[in-house]
Amino acid sequence: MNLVASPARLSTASNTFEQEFALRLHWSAEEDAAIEQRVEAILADVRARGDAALLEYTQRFDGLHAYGVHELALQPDELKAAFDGLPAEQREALAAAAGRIRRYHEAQKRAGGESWSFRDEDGTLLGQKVTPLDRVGIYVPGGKAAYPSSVLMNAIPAQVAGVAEIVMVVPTPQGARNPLVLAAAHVAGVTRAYTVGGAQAIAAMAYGTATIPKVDKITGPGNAYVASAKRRVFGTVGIDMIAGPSEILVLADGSTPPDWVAMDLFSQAEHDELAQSILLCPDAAYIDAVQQAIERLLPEMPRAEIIAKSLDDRGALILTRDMEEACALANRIAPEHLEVASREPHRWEPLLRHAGAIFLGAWTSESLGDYCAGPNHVLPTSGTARFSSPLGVYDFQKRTSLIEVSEQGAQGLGRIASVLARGEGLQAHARAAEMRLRGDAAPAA
Ligand code: HSO
Ligand code: ZN
Repeated sequence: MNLVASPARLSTASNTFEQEFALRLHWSAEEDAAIEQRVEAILADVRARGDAALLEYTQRFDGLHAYGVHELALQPDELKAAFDGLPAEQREALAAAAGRIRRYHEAQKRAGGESWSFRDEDGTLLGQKVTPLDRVGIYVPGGKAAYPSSVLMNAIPAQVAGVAEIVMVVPTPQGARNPLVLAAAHVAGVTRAYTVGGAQAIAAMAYGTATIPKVDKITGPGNAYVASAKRRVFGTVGIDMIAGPSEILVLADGSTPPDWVAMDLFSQAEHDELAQSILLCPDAAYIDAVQQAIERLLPEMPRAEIIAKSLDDRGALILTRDMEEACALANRIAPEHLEVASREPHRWEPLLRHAGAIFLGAWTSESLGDYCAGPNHVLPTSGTARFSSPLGVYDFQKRTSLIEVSEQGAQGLGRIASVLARGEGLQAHARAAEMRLRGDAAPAA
């Protein structure tokens, strides 16, 4: 077994830095044509044949046989039973995490998710009404990426937003249910769940079948088939984002124990061979110390092979000229997770703009954010933090504009609209506005 990991050592002072940096950062968003074709066929089939197709694919891909999709449904009492069956320690941890995640998202709702309106000088009321989506579907991956914490992170903001129905799908190969996932669904307020997965489950939720209701939006991570299916049903339903492999960038000034930083780099590398862990630091001796910590700690890790591959292929320890340059580089990378392992995190935070989540100070291990700090762990990856945000309450709400024009308001607005409508050659628009003008203000024409 290969138990050495050699993340690239780069220095911003080197002539070849830009080249090496570009090579490391490169990620491919290209889609696999074979996957695309298969997904297309599955979507069309489930759309046409509904439950029957869903049952066939579930049998074929998950080895799970059923005579009807209702047999694959999990009722709220079954989710509760899963929760009740857990050891007390796990029940308490799930409940504590859920409580903190709920509190954070409630604050988020108060801060930006409420309706508002104002009246202008003419008595015209203008506003925005915020309403929850009626029904959302949450995809939970099976197998090695079956994370109960992701159930909490997807379902709780939906519940806080006020979504009435939260449907969860989770592939369950050979019918082996994951009790922690079901328990998390109970804690997070999932309304109903089905043990189906893959592109066929996305299709069922997007188009609806006799048994599975059509949802308004689908969120949650999945493999390449699920990601491709989500892309394709976008427009029919809303989707959250297409999440790439996990990423962590640690910005260090040398004051955090190197073992802590090494373990934080491992924590995202252990998710996936394609995950990316990067250290930026102006202190060469500290980078050496982290490298030594990596070598020493790696053999202890059960997922050492995944970690080593991730660090070898995509990891980097980068020496910068100073912390300012490190911050600028962090913004260029726009990582999913950005740890500021510094004695003065608040000195650097104002310089940091592009990241899914920023973790301030040596005590703030990224892993606390993955589970229980409160903010969402569904975050933009692959540099998309430049233009997108963590999953949140706002993803489960929509806004509707409200307009109530007063008689007085109709006079001023009517004249403006009339001129613009005639400029566009749209008579009916113009006359609808003009009919409301009082005699004295009506145009001659
Ligand atoms: N770090 C992952 C989330 C996760 N970590 C779930 C542990 N469990 C998202 O980037
Ligand atoms: Zn994680």
